[in-house]
Amino acid sequence: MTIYKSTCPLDCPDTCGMLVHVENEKVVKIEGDPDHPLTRGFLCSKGYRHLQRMYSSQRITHPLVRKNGSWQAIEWSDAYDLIAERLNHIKQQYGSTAVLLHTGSGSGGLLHQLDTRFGNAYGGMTTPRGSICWGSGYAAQEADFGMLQIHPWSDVLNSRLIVLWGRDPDTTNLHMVPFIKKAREKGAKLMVINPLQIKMAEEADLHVRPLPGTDGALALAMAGVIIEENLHNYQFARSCANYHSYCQLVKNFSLQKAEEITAVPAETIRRAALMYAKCKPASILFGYGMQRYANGGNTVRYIDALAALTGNIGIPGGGANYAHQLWHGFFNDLAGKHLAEKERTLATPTLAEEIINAQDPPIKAIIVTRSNPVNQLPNTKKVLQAFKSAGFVVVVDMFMTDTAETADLVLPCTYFLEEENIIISSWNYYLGYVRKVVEPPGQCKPDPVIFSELARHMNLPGFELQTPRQWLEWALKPAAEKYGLTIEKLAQGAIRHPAAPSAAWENGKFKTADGKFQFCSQEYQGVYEPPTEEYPLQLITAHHRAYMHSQYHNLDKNSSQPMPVEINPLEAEKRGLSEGQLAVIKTPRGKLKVKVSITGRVPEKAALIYQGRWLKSGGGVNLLTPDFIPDLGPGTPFYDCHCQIEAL
Ligand SMILES: Nc1nc2c(c(=O)[nH]1)N[C@H]1C(S)=C(S)[C@@H](COP(=O)(O)OP(=O)(O)OC[C@H]3O[C@@H](n4cnc5c(=O)[nH]c(N)nc54)[C@H](O)[C@@H]3O)O[C@H]1N2
Ligand SMILES: Nc1nc2c(c(=O)[nH]1)N[C@H]1C(S)=C(S)[C@@H](COP(=O)(O)OP(=O)(O)OC[C@H]3O[C@@H](n4cnc5c(=O)[nH]c(N)nc54)[C@H](O)[C@@H]3O)O[C@H]1N2
Ligand code: SF4
Ligand SMILES: [Mo]
Repeated sequence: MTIYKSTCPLDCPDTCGMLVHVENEKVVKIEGDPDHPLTRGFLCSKGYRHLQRMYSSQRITHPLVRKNGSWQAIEWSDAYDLIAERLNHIKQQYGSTAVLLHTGSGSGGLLHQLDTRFGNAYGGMTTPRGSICWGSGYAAQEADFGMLQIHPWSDVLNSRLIVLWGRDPDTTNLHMVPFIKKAREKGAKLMVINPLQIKMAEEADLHVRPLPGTDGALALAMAGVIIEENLHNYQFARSCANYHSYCQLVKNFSLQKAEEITAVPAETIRRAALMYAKCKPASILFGYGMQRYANGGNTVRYIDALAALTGNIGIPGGGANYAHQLWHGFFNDLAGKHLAEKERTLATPTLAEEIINAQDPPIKAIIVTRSNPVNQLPNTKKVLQAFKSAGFVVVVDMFMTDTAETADLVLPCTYFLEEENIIISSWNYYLGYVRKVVEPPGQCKPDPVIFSELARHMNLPGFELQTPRQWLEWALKPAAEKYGLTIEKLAQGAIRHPAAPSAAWENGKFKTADGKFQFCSQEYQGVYEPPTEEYPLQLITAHHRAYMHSQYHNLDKNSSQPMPVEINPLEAEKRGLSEGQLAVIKTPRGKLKVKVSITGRVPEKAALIYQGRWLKSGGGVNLLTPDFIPDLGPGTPFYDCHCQIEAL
């Protein structure tokens, strides 16, 4: 048996180091790498279940073409012929931007950017603008700081207070938990700001439960208390842009007003403000839940402002930690932006509508890779309509997903342990290596190979390098020259970004136009879809501990059971609903069969369903969610959604 080091490629903040045991050309065991500084020897259930997923009989192992309504296996060269013929025709008739390229982060890895290179080499395809994930908060931090930086995870050991603002590490960021526990042992306090009673709230010094989508009001009111009590860091705050107009905004935002908006008692808001201002340094760890609303961008901006107001920026143990951009420019550009002659973008949150309405040129084909937009974009009915309207859909995936079901052609990709790659993270500072340890089943090919072969088949420029290894070496070249970073070194274990800061913004030089932190002085806006008599409950469709979006659901025995909808006992009583009963959840977009689960974990006036269950197994929570453009990003405001639940 041989043991290899590898890295989990899932779209997760932890990018775990793994030890992969291979015997007789088969992976027999995967465990957490004890030497990885964040992983420390254990994985989450998804990490251990990679094996089950990789060897699942549901894997697609042959290119498939839809003929007379059913799937038929074809050879790769025939699949490439079909795609080339169609794409050449479309380009000739409509231009290259008549093709939409939809990529995602189903599996990370630097080399997967060759899909984008393919789109650029074709002439430049239409791509989604903004983000399905973190777009509003991302744009917010760019506005405030000029770019994104985070503190290393271990820096919470320098904090006297940790604020989990809409972040639930036990669910979505498991390896952060030991760092928080250790900081607690050292005496750090813990504040949780989340409408849900998450696990960490049980042991927190303070749990603030704002109504969903109202954190901006909370942050502004907290700032008011801090200024009134003279607990702000005037020297730092004064050096930032818009300080006085921000103060004016805050002054007009009374505790009483915030109480009305957030449903958090004024006294609790006061306590939160005093705790945050007095326990310094304080580290804010952002989740992305609170920015999935119409006002999500400014929410993050108001929270950033709290950190600046108290001088919690640029110091160890402080920070407003959202994500970082330190890998930008670190590698040679695999995406080949220079190859494109044209570009066009369509906004992510309203992508379906924009596909349907696109003109000059219309969308005539969609290529989907590393993503499952039919399941994951909001307003599924419209997404299905959009995919139908395109006329030609190609999906690269390893399973017959909801999106693959809409395709004309499905191309089977490899599992990460069947290909070589490098994993970068915007959530931590480590770079990890993925080694090819086994051969793929059947005809599966790595994405970089698929897109390179297709490019060569179509005589597109920019694909001179032949093998994934050559591309990897080329991508790494600047880092090799500057830092001596090689594949061989990476293969021995994760490598920390050589220029990672010990505290974000430690040099005090922000990347904004005037070099200053920017206070947000824009008026507070409420949510887009307020409660009505017909739809009184705010619907949160968060991420589940055991699944990665839609991934892993298909491996469950009960994957065709309706998903539980969690509601507060008082809301259940009002509707005469009992535990375990089947019910229908409705929004203006659609309805879904669910199973009632009654719990005080969810506040009144709200409901929770975890996202990701497959449409074709009776799931599809995005049948319910709205498609509209929020304040910044554009991010995708999935949780700005009101519903009703009725007995079936
Ligand atoms: N197990 C697992 N891990 C994952 C993922 C996964 O699917 N599964 N996905 C990965 C990805 S791509 C991402 S983007 C991250 C997401 O990581 P998180 O941001 O942690 O996850 P979300 O599920 O988006 O939102 C999480 C929290 O936001 C809270 N929340 C919702 N609305 C509000 C609000 O208005 N205010 C406040 N304060 N809190 C609110 C929810 O109650 C929930 O606890 O997780 C990553 N990690
Ligand atoms: N209602 C609701 N919807 C949400 C969210 C929410 O909180 N609520 N969260 C949003 C967020 S944060 C995100 S990031 C998005 C995620 O949206 P997606 O990235 O679309 O989500 P996944 O379901 O993980 O789909 C990834 C697909 O890639 C495939 N895949 C895995 N590895 C590879 C590979 O190596 N190559 C190729 N070609 N394919 C591969 C998987 O089989 C899977 O079908 O969803 C968003 N959707
Ligand atoms: S999904 Fe995240 S926590 Fe789980 S093994 Fe992969 S990187 Fe680690
Ligand atoms: Mo995400």
